[in-house]
Amino acid sequence: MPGVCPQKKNTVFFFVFPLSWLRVTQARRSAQEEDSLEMRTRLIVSAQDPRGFPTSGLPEVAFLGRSNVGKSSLLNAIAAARIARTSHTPGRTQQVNFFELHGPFGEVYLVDLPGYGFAKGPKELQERLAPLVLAYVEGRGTVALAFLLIDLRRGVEQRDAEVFNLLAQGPGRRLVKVIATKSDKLNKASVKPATHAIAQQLGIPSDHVIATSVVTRAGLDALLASVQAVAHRQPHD
Ligand SMILES: Nc1nc2c(ncn2[C@@H]2O[C@H](COP(=O)(O)OP(=O)(O)OP(=O)(O)O)[C@@H](O)[C@H]2O)c(=O)[nH]1
Ligand SMILES: [Mg+2]
Repeated sequence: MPGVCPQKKNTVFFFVFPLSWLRVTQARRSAQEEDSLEMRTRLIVSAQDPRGFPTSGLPEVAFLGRSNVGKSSLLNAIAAARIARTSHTPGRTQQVNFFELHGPFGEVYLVDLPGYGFAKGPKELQERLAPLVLAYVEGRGTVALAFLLIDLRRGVEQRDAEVFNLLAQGPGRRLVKVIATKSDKLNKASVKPATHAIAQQLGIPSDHVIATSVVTRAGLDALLASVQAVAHRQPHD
């Protein structure tokens, strides 16, 4: 037909479609996502010894669990930053790393701890790290929230149950949340029964265990909301 160029028509459609799509996805952002856009994180200290733990008194969210369960990965996913080092080899995190998370909701430390109970790895390393984790769990009064991570495929092991009990007895008024990790590695139908099994082994209601994945981002909005809920509200300079 005279005056119509099919190529031009396609070009106009190509530019209009992505713009309207962008507007729709922006409108769907949750309050947590909006906050996460304005979050900043920085490493405060890597402590090899309890004497190196900070004394500012900011509330802390602790990431605890067996080696390789996904503590550092989960911390990065919640902070929307690649600050904690991760690895597929157990024993990656060997210090207690304190990261300050700052956002419109306030300030809080995210604390990445070494793992306990490696299946493999040097015995000397395990013997050196275990007292550091214990000193933190038993002695740290500023823990406002503790995430105890359990791999959904492995379930609760003796060390996990011991740490769960120690967390409840430690100083301060700490909330403990049990996080089942790597849900993407199970087929969808197996996630619920595996989560229930973890709750049963620890003797807690099954809706107290949150299934998560840093790959699919399942469960992460709820965790970010609980971190924000314990943050110190006044900006801290
Ligand atoms: N598929 C999948 N892999 C994950 C997930 N979370 C962590 N991983 C992987 O699990 C491995 C261990 O993750 P880390 O975050 O380093 O584990 P960690 O608990 O900090 O380990 P340590 O520091 O050694 O105690 C890495 O290869 C991660 O990529 C997840 O949700 N899904
Ligand atoms: Mg780690």
